[in-house]
Amino acid sequence: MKRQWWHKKVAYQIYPKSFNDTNGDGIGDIRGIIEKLDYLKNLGIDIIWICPIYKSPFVDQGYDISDYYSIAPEFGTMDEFDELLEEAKKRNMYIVMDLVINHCSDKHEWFQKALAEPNGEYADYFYFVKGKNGNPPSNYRSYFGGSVWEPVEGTDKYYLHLFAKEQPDLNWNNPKVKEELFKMINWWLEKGLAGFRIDAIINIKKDLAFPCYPPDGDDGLVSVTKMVEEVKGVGEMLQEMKQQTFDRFEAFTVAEVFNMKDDELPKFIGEGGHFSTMFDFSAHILTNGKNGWYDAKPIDFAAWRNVMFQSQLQCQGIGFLANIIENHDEPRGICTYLPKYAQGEAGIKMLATTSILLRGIPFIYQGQEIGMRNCRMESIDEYDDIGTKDQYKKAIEAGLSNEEALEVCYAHSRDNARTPMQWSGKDNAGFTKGKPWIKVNPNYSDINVESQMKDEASVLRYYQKLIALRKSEQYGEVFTYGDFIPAYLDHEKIYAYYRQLSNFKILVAANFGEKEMTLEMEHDRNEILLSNMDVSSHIGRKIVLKSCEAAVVYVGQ
Ligand code: TEU
Ligand code: CA
Repeated sequence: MKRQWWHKKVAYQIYPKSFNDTNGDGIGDIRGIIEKLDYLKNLGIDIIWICPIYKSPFVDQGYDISDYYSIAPEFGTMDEFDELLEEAKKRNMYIVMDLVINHCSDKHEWFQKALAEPNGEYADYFYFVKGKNGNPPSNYRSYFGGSVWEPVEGTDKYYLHLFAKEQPDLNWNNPKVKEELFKMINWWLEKGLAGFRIDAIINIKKDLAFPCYPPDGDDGLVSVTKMVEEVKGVGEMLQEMKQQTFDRFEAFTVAEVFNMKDDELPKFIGEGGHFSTMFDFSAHILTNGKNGWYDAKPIDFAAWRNVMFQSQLQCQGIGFLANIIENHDEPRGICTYLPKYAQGEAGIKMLATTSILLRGIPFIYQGQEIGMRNCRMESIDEYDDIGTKDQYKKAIEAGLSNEEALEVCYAHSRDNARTPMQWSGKDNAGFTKGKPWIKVNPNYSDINVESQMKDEASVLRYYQKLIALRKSEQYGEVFTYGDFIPAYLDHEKIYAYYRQLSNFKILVAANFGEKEMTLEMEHDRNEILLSNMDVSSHIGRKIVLKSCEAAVVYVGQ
């Protein structure tokens, strides 16, 4: 495995709108990120991924970009962004931005020009397609519900949008589009960005015949992922982008990929692959329902352990995955992966231990390090997210009551991850002196950075120790390059694995069950490196794990 500069790093995802507001407008800003760089450095963070801060109408919270070359005034100025880059560099930290190039905003000048001249050159920057017998060109359902086709006024054409209708898909078959996008990517890399998180990138390749598929829902539509999964050739586009941009700067790239074809993993993240790494969403996919959130089932431990271990093994020898328990599109990890009895401090630290020490680069999402959790909204109007409103409607149409539909949103909405970062027990959790753009989780007086910094036994202090262990002089190599070896699979509710590099072997073991469990060790020369509970620093041939106990054990040469 060729060593890369990012291999031993730990990354942190910032959702800027909810991170830290310094000018009292209730919206997080770049100045707010600059102010927290030392906090992040102290946590042990090296790489910071910032969700979109480009000019946008915010229909999809910035994932609808109307100008790729400007900072949205809501977040600050380009000068402040340059200052952020500089301040990060001073601290040996790296800034990675969000690259949203499957689509742009309908307010982008390209799309406005396309609408003005539906037969002009800019219409070819998008997919302007004739309907079939008075219907849209195909029966695809968008990720946010409804058809992916929107009529182009004054024509018999439709334009394609896999996401919201305010997010028209860019036509990657048009060399001019690729040229414009590659120029923009290089412009940002020349400024000193360390790389990008790449948004929804698997969707850029379309089947231009737009074949219809059998409907998969009672709306007569079929998920657009069906077309994405069937069409071939996305690799050529990704490889071209890499050669024209990232390779020139040794940029770090982490791709957001759903629906990749199984045999494509080496091409995506192997040696010379399209990307440095990609997020492991195998656990998140378990939370999907057949028709929507309303018929999703809670995660089963055995299924979760199985998909995580399969993912680790599949990737071993090919490349590295980016490991998460949550992000800005998902509910909080504690509420998704921990059973109710395990959602206290010990369980939260246990989940952190089993995730951060996996093989691959850890990505911590803002607030995860203090154990932030889902936020109950009193009505659908308290939700902001376009996807959540669609899922609430789906649940009501499926016959659920308002309360039941709200319960579904409480479990699944990505707004759970978008409530303001909880810095202190002061008003609005210290996030803003103004009116926050979205509800602050009322539990901020119990869960916040300030109180946990002062508490040696807090979740935050545990994350600091865990990250320090992962990056330590003594064990950094084995946690970065060591093999992942499943352990104690025959023990129900035990989530355990070895990390091994030559004969240097460490056991990560956690008891997700309610009953105390005893694990037989291979020998008696073992030493506990870290535990989420007070245990003796030495153990013999057995280790006893209480419910929600996790231990990192050096099992010797
Ligand atoms: O998400 C892409 C995407 O596929 C998600 O919408 C996913 O299908 C959904 O969240 C279910 O897990 C990216 C961004 O992360 C998301 O915030 C944007 O809404 C979306 O692209 C459009 O840009
Ligand atoms: Ca602000």
